[in-house]
Amino acid sequence: MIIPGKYLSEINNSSDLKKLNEKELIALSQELRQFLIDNVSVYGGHFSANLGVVELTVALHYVFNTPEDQLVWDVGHQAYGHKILTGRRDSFHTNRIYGGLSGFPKRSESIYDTFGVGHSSTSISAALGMAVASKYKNQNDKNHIAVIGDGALTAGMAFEAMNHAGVSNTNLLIILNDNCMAIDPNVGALKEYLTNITTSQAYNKMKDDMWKLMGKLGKMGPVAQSIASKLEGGLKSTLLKHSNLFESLNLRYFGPVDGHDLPNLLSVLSDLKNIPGPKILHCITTKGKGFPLAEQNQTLWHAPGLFDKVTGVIRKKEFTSPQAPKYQDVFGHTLVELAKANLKIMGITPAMPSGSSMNIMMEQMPNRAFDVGIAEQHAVTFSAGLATQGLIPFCNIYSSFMQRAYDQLIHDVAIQKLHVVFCLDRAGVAGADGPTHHGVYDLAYMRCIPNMIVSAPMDEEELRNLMFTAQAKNHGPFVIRYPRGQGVMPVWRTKMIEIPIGKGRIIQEGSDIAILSIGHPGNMVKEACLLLKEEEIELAHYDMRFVKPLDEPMLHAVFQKFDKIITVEDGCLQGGFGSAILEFMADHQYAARIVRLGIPDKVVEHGEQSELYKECGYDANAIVETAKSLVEIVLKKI
Ligand SMILES: Cc1ncc(C[n+]2csc(CCOP(=O)(O)OP(=O)(O)O)c2C)c(N)n1
Repeated sequence: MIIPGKYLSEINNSSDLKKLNEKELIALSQELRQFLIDNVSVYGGHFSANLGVVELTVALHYVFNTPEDQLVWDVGHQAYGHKILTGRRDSFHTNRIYGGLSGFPKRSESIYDTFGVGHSSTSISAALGMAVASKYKNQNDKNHIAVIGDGALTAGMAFEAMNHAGVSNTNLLIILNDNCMAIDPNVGALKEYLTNITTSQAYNKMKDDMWKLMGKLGKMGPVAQSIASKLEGGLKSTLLKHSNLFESLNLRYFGPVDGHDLPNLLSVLSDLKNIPGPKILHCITTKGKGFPLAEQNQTLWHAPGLFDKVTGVIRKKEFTSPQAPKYQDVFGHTLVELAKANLKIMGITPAMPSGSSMNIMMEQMPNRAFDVGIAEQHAVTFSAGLATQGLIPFCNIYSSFMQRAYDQLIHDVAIQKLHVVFCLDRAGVAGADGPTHHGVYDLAYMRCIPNMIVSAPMDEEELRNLMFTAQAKNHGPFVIRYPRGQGVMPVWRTKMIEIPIGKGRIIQEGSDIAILSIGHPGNMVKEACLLLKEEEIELAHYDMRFVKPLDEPMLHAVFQKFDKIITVEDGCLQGGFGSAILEFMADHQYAARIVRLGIPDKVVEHGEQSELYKECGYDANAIVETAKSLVEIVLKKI
């Protein structure tokens, strides 16, 4: 366990913080920053975003009356300091570890975690909901604060919320934590607008002076308040001349302020606390603040894994199969290879260029690959627009983030049968990020949509073949989902071949039980087959490759030969691949004993992927046990 500094060791809640003076708070911030460095270097997790909000975190908990005042962190990857100051310092070494603290705010973990997060751009809506509830309950002294990054602000949802907040007359404070970064550099016109507003010095000075005065007047009774409101009117028309986006939405705009200047933050936030109504404070921060390497390469240090805090050397992950590449890299390189040969191919990512390896195409073909910001809905409909013009968009979205764009999938792509290729990365259990990031619903939510082709490769070579197939002809919408992390094949740059749509393949012939797998878990089945050789149970293994359309001829053959069947998938059992097989069986009046392995109907928490497979009961050992008991049950019956 990491030993906290002298002040930090005394802080167990926000009341403890209020006992410190300004100097001590500055010392506490330094200790908190060091504690973060010490912990993340040894136990892993999100790094640079947390270093960037140290002063803000201390100031917010000091000035506001948390947990009564509601503090909502957007995404929540930057809330480590918040956790450490609110009772979780001594358990922080369990952050993101199986059974330990969640890497994101979580309501069941602490009263200070007002809202569960993980996906971005929800904070303003949630805080506004809380603010409207307080107003309804006449709790007019309560404050509601949303801390949102400039990256998260690019999402439509944040704008939907501001549109509502501007006419809500509630005590809502939006803290815009502007560090010019998402995971990769932030993109788009909004980013440029925020930079312009930040660098316009004369304008900012005038505005600064006026709102300082307003803050003071606001505290001084009705006459002074009326002067303040007149001043504000004047300020607003001046701001409108500069067409301040936020003021135009009826949100009082304050700042920009230096988000690392703790004394100033304390004074600004204390002033804002006394100004009623919806408002926004624009804070400029540096991602990675206080750890020079992280300040220099903010993307690498977003979540660097384990590292030496003195030398800054990042420890290489130990892979099970050292030469096998990550699926995401196979995607990235294959896309470029395909795009060189097929000029219709375009690449789209909503804010995950390095996470999805779309950055490889963005670097080599900048006019054909787009980071559209944290905007999954837009990414899907933008792809649909490209497809109407005969282009072939490869829209890469993490499986769990695709949930955001469900209507767009159906309404804008599937109904119109547009040729968009959806590559869903991080499908299946995602690991330490936990329930908000597991991509476990996609097979179920995709296979009920007409016109969709839904596929999952068992290894890297299959990923390449499916990508090749998806662009070779116009098949309409085509989904390829694959997991986080490493594949299994050291040699994967083989010549790609076209796979017939809806065609599975036989991996191993056998006579006792048929195992039908979809995607990467097929490798667990392979392992199980080896283990079962010693038990003298002969498994037949079919890699179905497609959940939609199903390989019906293959399934007829399976049901005619076997009365014991196991299905394996890295997705939810409700409505997923196994359900599709049960439907097939019922539709064709077959009878067999079927056991479905996959994710049960519960929220799967965080941990190593292997721990979660085990917990859910679909790793190689679980497959072995299931096969054995299936044989036993059937034997007993006979
Ligand atoms: C809906 C959704 N899409 C993508 C992500 C992945 N993601 C996590 S953090 C992040 C960047 C957030 O940038 P910003 O809000 O500016 O915060 P910063 O990390 O810069 O502090 C992204 C894209 C997500 N969490 N949710």
